[in-house]
Amino acid sequence: MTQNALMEVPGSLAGASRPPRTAEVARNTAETRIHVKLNLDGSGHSRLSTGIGFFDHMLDQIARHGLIDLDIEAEGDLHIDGHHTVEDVGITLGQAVLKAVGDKKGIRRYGHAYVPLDEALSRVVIDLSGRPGLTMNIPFTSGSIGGFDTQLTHEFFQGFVNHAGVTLHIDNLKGDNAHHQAETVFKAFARALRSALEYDLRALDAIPSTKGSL
Ligand SMILES: [Mn+2]
Repeated sequence: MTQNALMEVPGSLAGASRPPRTAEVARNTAETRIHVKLNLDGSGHSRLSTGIGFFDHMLDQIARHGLIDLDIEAEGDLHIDGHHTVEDVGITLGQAVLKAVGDKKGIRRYGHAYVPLDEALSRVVIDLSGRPGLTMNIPFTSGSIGGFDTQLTHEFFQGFVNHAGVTLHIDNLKGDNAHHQAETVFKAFARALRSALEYDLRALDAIPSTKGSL
């Protein structure tokens, strides 16, 4: 391959010679039993079963727009409410992402996305920093969406951030419909994560930190 031809390889394909970044994590407690299997270099196929329909719909956005193959099976204490199930899926997904991403060599590290859906607009910015941090501002216009308690959005992302070791800034900038607000947040999260995970053609052998590790 000539140097010019190499320069034309998009960043997302630059890691094509590397093995796909995959992980499988099981997490069982007295409150929930969660199994997550993922491929960060997938094509967006998902099999999701949490017992909470709207939550499955949001996890599907992560798979589809993150181009992550994602299997999640969760059996939680839904007779109480969705809290433990949603939080523990966030924790287990975070553990799986951390495991799959490895030493972060050659990746972009930072990612951001704006995603609209009709009247709603959200922005998500992510840094695969190794340090957990969540700033979230979603002025939900409803307390629940199809039986999903909108407060659990925070529990999901806090669980994810704590265990994936990422810095995450989530802002819903506009929105009247709560389903739209949530969907734009999850889609923007997926797009931002995808960008951060993509390989940087100009720095394929570098860990993107002056510390030399992330
Ligand atoms: Mn929808």
